[in-house]
Amino acid sequence: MKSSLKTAIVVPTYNESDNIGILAQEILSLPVQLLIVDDNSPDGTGEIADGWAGKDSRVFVLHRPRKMGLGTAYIAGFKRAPSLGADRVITMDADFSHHPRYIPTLLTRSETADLVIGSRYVDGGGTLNCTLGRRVLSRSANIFTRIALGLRAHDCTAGFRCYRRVVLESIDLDTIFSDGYSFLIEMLYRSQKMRHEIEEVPIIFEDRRRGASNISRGDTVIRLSLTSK
Ligand SMILES: Nc1nc2c(ncn2[C@@H]2O[C@H](COP(=O)(O)OP(=O)(O)O)[C@@H](O)[C@H]2O)c(=O)[nH]1
Ligand SMILES: [Mg+2]
Repeated sequence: MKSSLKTAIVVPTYNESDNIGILAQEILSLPVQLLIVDDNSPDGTGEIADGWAGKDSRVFVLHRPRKMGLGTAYIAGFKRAPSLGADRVITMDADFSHHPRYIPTLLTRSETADLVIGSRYVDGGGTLNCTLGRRVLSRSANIFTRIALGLRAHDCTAGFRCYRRVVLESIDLDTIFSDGYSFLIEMLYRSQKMRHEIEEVPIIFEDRRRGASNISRGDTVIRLSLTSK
């Protein structure tokens, strides 16, 4: 479906030199802009990203001085996206856990929904190659979060999302206090509270192909203080 909406895809990176080139190639086959937020990755991801920006005018790179966390990387992307004229922003990991083949579905559904979540926990969704420990942790964190915060979505910690601009404008990004997975929960919580229309589309989440996970164990702790907001 041809859309008049402009899309920016925000990809935070830390040591993704094995993945970023292939991912950029796949993303750029679509009519979108790509915004990479790199935290001075020691493996040279930032330079590879600059290389892509040099050969395709739809690629932009935000360089941050050091590893500052996934939540603030998303926020930096959200703040930059309007200057690219983006009407909607997709967020996704660089490691192919979030496969670019789902982007067209996210885009189609975002024609009518304000926030579309690529979800593991709706019919047709699932995980591949994830360890039992990771699956149990993710599943129980999601069940707990849904109940504790009254969230209607089934995959509350999914990072593969499409936000319409109106959602990002309705949330004061400077007051988001959490990082990592809790950042994703907080964004969802605030979106629901603002009565935005939230939809989930099924995705199969595959564990990263190359490189190591950057998420710390501390990130898996759900901050209950969210409920007092
Ligand atoms: N800019 C930036 N990106 C990060 C940081 N931590 C993780 N990432 C990126 O965020 C995405 C998700 O991280 P990942 O390590 O795959 O987490 P996991 O999927 O939960 O194991 C990947 O694209 C990472 O490269 C960070 O501190 N800064
Ligand atoms: Mg990952």
